[in-house]
Amino acid sequence: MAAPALARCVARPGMLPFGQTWGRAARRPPGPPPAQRRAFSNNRVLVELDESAGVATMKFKSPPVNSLSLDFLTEFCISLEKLENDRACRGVILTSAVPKIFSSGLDITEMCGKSTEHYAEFWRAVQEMWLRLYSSNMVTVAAVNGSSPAGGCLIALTCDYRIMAENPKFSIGLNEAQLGIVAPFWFKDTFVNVVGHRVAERSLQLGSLHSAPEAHRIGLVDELVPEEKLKDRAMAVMQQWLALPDHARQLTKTMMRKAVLDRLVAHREEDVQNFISFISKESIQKSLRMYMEMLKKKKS
Ligand code: CO8
Repeated sequence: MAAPALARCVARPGMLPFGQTWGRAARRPPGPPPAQRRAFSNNRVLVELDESAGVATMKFKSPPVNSLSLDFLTEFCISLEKLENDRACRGVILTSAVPKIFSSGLDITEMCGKSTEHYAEFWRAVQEMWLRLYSSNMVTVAAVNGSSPAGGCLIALTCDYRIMAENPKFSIGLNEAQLGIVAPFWFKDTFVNVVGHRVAERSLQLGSLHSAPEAHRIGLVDELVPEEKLKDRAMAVMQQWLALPDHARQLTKTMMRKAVLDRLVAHREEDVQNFISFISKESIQKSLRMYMEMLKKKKS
């Protein structure tokens, strides 16, 4: 388990300072040109960096469903931090290496029958993932190549741009209410910032999972493309965003997102305690257990 590394991640303030420079990939020190492509991988996340384009692709590879376990979140944060600190990288495309699933959201087993200390550690890791991604200096594009409920949808919403495979069997949304739980305020804020208040209110209350075409219609995703074109389209969008000077884009992003980020940073510990007291309730534990049983029954 990479807990010490996460502790290092968490020790830094949630909101990363925005860079003073732009065109990082273009401002290399003199000397022989570095390798054009680099890859690093840990158990759950694979990262490939195309240095000539200044773009990394981060692939989730935690079968069967890329659930966001503590280990996954830890590896995600470490990978993102590495890219954030890499002058060769200006943008990251998030996608899945698991067929038909982008991410099934938070790992429900991390929220069932565990200790208070475990819930606190897990929730801090969920916060950290969101804080780092929402405040990233890099251009972030979600290439949603499968279903993406709850925490999976949050990852997509947290990016700058979302492209989804146009398969109507794939669904996306914040379906927490269907599990008998409530999306935290910062999930809600992120959702509102993408789809607007009315759509978010209805979708959150109903715990809706939207098919890909519906997700596009309500603005939850920016565009749909055939699955085989998703990768190329994500790269084309990335190049369009990277054509702008980094500093102007980054400062604009800060301006748009700062209030929502600051709100969690200011109430981070309170949010952890709220999560613990909510998730520890026997009625909530019962709902989660029943939901897991329902998932297993659906299979048989
Ligand atoms: N966590 C843990 N295990 C999961 C999860 C999950 N989120 N999702 C699926 N699994 C497990 C299944 O139980 C199953 O396990 P097993 O093989 O042991 O039976 C295995 O993964 C495969 O699942 P399926 O057979 O269902 O796979 P399918 O390909 O048929 O379907 C889906 C994939 C569509 C992703 C489906 O599994 C599904 O709908 N999963 C549930 C998704 C969901 O509702 N996630 C919500 C999580 S909660 C969250 O993210 C935000 C919580 C905020 C907390 C706020 C509290 C205050």
